Amino acid sequence: MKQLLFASFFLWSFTAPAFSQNVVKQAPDGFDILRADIPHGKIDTVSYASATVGTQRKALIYTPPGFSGKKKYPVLYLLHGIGGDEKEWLNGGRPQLILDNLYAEGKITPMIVVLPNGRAMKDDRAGGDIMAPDKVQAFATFEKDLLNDLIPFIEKKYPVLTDREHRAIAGLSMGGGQALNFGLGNLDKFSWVGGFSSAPNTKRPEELLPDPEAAKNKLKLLWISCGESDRLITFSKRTHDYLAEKNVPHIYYIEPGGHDFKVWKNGLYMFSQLLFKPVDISSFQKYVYTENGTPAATDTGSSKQP
Ligand code: FER
Repeated sequence: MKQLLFASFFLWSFTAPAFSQNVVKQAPDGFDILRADIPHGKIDTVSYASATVGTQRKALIYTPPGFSGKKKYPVLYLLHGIGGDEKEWLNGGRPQLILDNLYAEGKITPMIVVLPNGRAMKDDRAGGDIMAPDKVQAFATFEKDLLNDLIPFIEKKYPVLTDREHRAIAGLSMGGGQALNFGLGNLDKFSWVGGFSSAPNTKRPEELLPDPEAAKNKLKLLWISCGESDRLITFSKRTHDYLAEKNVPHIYYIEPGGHDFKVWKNGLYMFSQLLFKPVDISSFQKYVYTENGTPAATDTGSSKQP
């Protein structure tokens, strides 16, 4: 009997780590600093024909260090905010440095990151009155451009995996609202969805996710994060409250900060490490901010998601 107990414990000690995922911690100092001693990914600008808008539209593409045309990669579509365009993440968030550094530490699954222009209209620059109704509407129109024009273009031009399990969408603010709206509205296309500081364009929960059971079955990861001093936090909280009520597994991560790139860069840092890997939903409740990062998976976590 003793031997049997010992044997089962011995086996468990090997298999348990495969099922229990450590929580990803808050970004450490230096996570976004250029390191000369490591390989770097590459950024290209592409132009695709948009039948939705009737123009050629631009997007930036980050291919990872060691990128090979002989492999096939999952794809993250990473969306900007109301004051930006396809270059906003690059200029404000330096995602290529965050990702390069994560690759150097072996912390992420190789993926292609597409940085589109989410304002789907003829003049898609962020000039003039960025809150003008036609410009705000263009952020909703982008759903068609993304699904019908950009994704097919990427799948033709790059070596990518084309099933829903290998496609993620995330964004900041207006882009966070878009990621939630488009991701949850197209569960046949996306399994990984992240909203950082999502804006008022986020659909009301009942419209966003009328069928919570479908989301439970199909989503691999639903991530919602926000700075605690962000006046838009009500939109993240409203979504989180509904998901909690309907028992839809998700990560709700509130951290110090406002409506700015410090929060969004940390969102990318944490969210990207979870992508395209086995997911342990029991770790989701451990995503509670502490000064020293987040509690480790071995911590049973006293603060459960409400
Ligand atoms: C609003 C407040 C903020 C709004 C959009 C935003 C469309 C978006 C902010 C951002 O993208 O940073 O009332 O309405």
